[in-house]
Amino acid sequence: MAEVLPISVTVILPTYNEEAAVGLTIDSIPTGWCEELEILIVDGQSKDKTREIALEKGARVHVEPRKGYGRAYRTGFAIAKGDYIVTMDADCTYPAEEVPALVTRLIEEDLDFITCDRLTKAEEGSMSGLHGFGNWVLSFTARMLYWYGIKDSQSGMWVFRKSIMDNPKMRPTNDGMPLSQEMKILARKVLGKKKAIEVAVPYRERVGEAVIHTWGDGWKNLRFLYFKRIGLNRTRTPWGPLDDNPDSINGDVV
Ligand SMILES: Nc1nc2c(ncn2[C@@H]2O[C@H](COP(=O)(O)OP(=O)(O)OP(=O)(O)O)[C@@H](O)[C@H]2O)c(=O)[nH]1
Ligand SMILES: [Mg+2]
Repeated sequence: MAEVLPISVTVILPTYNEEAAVGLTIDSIPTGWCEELEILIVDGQSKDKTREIALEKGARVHVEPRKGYGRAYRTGFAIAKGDYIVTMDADCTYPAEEVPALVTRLIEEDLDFITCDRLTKAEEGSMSGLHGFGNWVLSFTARMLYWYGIKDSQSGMWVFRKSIMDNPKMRPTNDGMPLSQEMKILARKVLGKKKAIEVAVPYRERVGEAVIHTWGDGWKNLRFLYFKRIGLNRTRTPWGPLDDNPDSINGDVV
């Protein structure tokens, strides 16, 4: 077996009503390849059994009552215990089996940030025609506006050193889906093309029902790209968790 990396890693999974997939996603994350591995669920007050299942699987569960995909990450990044952070959806779409190799690459190539491109190796059924088209429009617009050379602006799988968030300029501001493209824009701008790279990974069909609102989220993403370009994006909530939020470390999460 390959040697155990002497590092601590947190895999953050934002969840909202993912009872069908959260257990499978956690099970798919390889173990035993790094010294400390934390699976951190940031749950937006799911109404199903998401939190119970995650706790049964041994994950740390933090409840973030403020709505939004971006909001979950703006809390997760601040409370993650690992020196390295990996993100994925809790819906079995991203290849968890690639996590050890991606983290190893980040370290060996002295990188700060990897974003995983889903478009090059997307498997059949992973993206509906409309989602594929929306992704293309958003990714194209982002390339034109920012000239940053990223193929997949909407990917939710990133691998990075937690320390990059010590720089306030690297902290994303958006509480919704646009946080995903904001991460890549900031990474290329603040860290540079040599330290922030894009790597193609497989992308699979979703397990469980999506909460995404195709038109509404697509529009918000597009609007964000233009607003940010001219400096009109606003931060609505502060960085980090609410005080006294339930966290399974306190044993009182469900
Ligand atoms: N904590 C929290 N998690 C959320 C919220 N909205 C979505 N999520 C989670 O964020 C991840 C991404 O959302 P998805 O619904 O998969 O969005 P998507 O990947 O663009 O859509 P699909 O292609 O259908 O998977 C999933 O794990 C969701 O459960 C929210 O408001 N709060
Ligand atoms: Mg998803």
